Amino acid sequence: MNSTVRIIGVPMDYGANRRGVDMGPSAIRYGGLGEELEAAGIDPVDAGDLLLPRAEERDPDAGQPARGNAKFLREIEDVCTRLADQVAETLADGAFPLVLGGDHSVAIGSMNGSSREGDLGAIWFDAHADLNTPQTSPSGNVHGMPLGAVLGRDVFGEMPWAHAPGVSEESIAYVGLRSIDDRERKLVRDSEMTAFTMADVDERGMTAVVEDALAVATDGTDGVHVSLDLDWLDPTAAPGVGTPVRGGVTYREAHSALEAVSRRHEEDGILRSMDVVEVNPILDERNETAALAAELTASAFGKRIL
Ligand code: Z70
Ligand code: MN
Ligand code: MN
Ligand code: MN
Repeated sequence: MNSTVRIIGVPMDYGANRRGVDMGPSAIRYGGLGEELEAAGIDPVDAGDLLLPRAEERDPDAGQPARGNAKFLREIEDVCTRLADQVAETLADGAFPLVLGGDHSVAIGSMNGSSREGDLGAIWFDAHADLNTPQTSPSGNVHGMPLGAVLGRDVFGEMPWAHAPGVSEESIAYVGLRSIDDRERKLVRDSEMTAFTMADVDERGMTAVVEDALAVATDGTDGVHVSLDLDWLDPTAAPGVGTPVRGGVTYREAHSALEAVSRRHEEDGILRSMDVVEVNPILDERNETAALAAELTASAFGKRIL
């Protein structure tokens, strides 16, 4: 592991349907991220948070595309453009970018910045497929669209801040899917992505599934982005998320998944960037979801029980 990790906070909730995830970066830090990373033998450097205008001061419809629905798209473009530059700069400095969301639309910025270093695979730990576009979205919430964006689908193909040409479908693997929109189901099925659902986790066990996901994300790429949406976990383990979905990953499965990532990274240094998103402290119980986000991050960076 690159032993210098640069923490970049993105207090953004423009892509979500409710306030709260903008407080994620503070809550994850308060939940012990620095100490957890140190326990993993990492030297964390906190770059602070990007500055964002409050959502109440902005018009959600000002940046609507000509077709479809995508709320706060102009604001998300501004934030993701700045984030992509910071991520790319972090990599150029030889450090590892760890992005704290914020809603999942921050991944558009993380992956655009990270893929400037070379072709990028991704592992998407999430209950949701996040493959919508403004044309297919049932909600207009961009946090349901980050993969549609980086893959340049529909109108995102004409938005250079969104489309990341260094990311291709066949190098993306989902782990733990269980909530997919009707239209989105066909998009996932017809795509070249690899989708491991909760049913696959039940059948095969988390470790085997993550090892396969790593094989997909490393094949033909120079690095892997790990995107951890806390709603991947079961709401009993992670209540503080915007969109809780029953039947999720347990505390133990989550740790074993991220430990499998770190084991592979110790072998061949595959990890290039990571984001940790969708923690909503307003809905949390005693900050436990944020603390879990910090713990799981440390597992990805090599923290072990013994
Ligand atoms: C739905 C949509 C979503 C997260 C909800 C939901 C997407 N597919 N993503 N919560 N993190 O509106 O596009
Ligand atoms: Mn998501
Ligand atoms: Mn999700
Ligand atoms: Mn593309």
